Amino acid sequence: PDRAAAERLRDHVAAQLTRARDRSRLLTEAVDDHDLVRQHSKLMSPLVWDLAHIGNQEELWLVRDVGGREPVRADIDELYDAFKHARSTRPELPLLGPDEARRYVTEVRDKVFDVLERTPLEGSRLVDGAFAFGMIVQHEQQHDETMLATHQLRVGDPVLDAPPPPPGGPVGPAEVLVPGGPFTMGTSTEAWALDNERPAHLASTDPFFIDTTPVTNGAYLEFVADGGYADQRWWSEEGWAHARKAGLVAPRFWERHGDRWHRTAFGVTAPLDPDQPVVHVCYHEADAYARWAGKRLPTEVEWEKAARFDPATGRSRRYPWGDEEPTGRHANLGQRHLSPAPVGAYPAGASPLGVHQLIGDVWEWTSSDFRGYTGFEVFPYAEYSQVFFGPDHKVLRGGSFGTDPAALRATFRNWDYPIRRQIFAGFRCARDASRDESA
Ligand code: AVJ
Ligand code: FE
Repeated sequence: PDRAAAERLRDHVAAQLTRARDRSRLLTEAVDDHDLVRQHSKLMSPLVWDLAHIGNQEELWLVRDVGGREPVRADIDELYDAFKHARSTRPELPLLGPDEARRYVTEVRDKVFDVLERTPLEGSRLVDGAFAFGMIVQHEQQHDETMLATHQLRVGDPVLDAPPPPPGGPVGPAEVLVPGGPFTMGTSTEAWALDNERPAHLASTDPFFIDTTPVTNGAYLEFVADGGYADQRWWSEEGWAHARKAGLVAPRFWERHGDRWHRTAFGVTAPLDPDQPVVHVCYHEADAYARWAGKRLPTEVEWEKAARFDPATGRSRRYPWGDEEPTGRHANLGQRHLSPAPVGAYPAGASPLGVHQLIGDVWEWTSSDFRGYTGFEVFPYAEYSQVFFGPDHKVLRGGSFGTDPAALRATFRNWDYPIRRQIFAGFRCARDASRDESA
């Protein structure tokens, strides 16, 4: 019955929908029609597929389901069903062309604003309209990050632009000791949390050390220079087989010019910045580096504890810095910059224990398989996350410079195959604390 609160929620939803659409437009208007319809990599959809798929999901959930309206284009549902066609085959489908796709998403959005006006949002519960709108905002932002990854794979002159990230700074000791014991993991109260982040539950760890920052290009280069890619000792059996077969010698988008390494990002080649987190490594590379460094990857439980646990109160925070929403002072999110920021660039975003840059910059590989928490309930459909549970996918945490804050929480769980490196993924290391160290 708080009408003012309901109006504020409605304005918030409208603003988030518009922000997501502005970003989708930026990513799809920066290139010409040829680049919109072509396949930049077998791992990715044509950009024009992502655009119409965004509109189609919005039509299914908000126009038809929440709004109870007639379909706009029931005839195209099958084309934009991600489970019906593998990404590599999407260019051959009779897709909507660029202009048709733009008209389609605009028509859907007009209807959605009308539905939003008429849908009661009061008493926002998991199953009501507000969650469905939040799910669709996040879906669009997730595809925007995917489209940004497609831009990174695109060959040609640069078309995207953004100011450089803020400069790095001091971060203190290289590792932080996280005390053992229980903490609250996951959430039952974040309004827009997806099914796989729920419910809040107690999880426990032994004491462990975690790196203060993500592993940098400079540190990773030492592994490369030490012959790490040619030394089977550092690799898991599966990782070694993959590295040999795929011919891995360095992170994706690194190039060697004489005795110096460069990195190409969004069409611009520049010397490797040794202080930026390494990005575009697969799980197996992260796992091999960690073994070479005498460490290991953190589990997902350890990562979330480092990101949320406040030892002074015993409470889990919403974010490492507290409960306030991320701003540009806290973290490198939202495509504000087109690269990770050097370590120490976000002192205001550090956790109570002094761990930096857990949120933003690069997705961080964890050693955990993607599974449902105890008490997991499918919502609103099994295809969102449940069908991906199991040993085939590893969990990534924390978001990247290309993740929008609307689609990220400290509880947010991303997942991918351990061989993937087109996503904006890096990692940090952890290690067990010996009894002496943890005393
Ligand atoms: C959570 C990023 C793994 O892109 O496959 C988009 C998000 N789900 N459309 C993906 C998603 C449905 C998902 N990830
Ligand atoms: Fe999707």
